[in-house]
Amino acid sequence: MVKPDGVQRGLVGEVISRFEAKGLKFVAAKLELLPEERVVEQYREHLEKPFFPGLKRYIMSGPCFLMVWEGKGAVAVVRTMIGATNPAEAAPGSIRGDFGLDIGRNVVHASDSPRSADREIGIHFTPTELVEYSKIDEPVLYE
Ligand code: IDP
Ligand code: MG
Repeated sequence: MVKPDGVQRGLVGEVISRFEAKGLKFVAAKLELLPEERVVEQYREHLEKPFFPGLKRYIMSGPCFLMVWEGKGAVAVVRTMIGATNPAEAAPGSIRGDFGLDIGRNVVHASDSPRSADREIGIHFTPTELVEYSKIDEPVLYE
């Protein structure tokens, strides 16, 4: 998900380009102002954290661009590509490392395990929004 700061800064295309170039398969996407219930559900592990009220205001401050991507090891690959939570410490070459400065404005979200990916996809997408198709580069992308 590109967070509201990333959307406002015009980074949606950059984020999509990186995942496409990596070889991941684009399965779903939409631009949305997230309702409070879905923000709370997505970040339920952080409800009691001191930063949660600010996090909720940030995520609801403008539209988010939500995506589903598939591919071999996609969850771990995407976590590596987005970089550490704090952009000031994220590796150069990662999305947060290249485009952020502040932990409270870190440009993107990504699920941290296949289980949380399933859970978060269920919060934000209906089954009919997930597009099933085969991609012609698969025979050259995978051994
Ligand atoms: P992650 O996004 O890398 O998985 P989490 O620890 O799950 O990081 O935190 C979720 C989100 O909460 C972060 O991406 C960031 O937007 C926000 N956040 C985490 N820690 C802080 C903090 O110390 N101050 C402000 N916001 C924070
Ligand atoms: Mg997290």
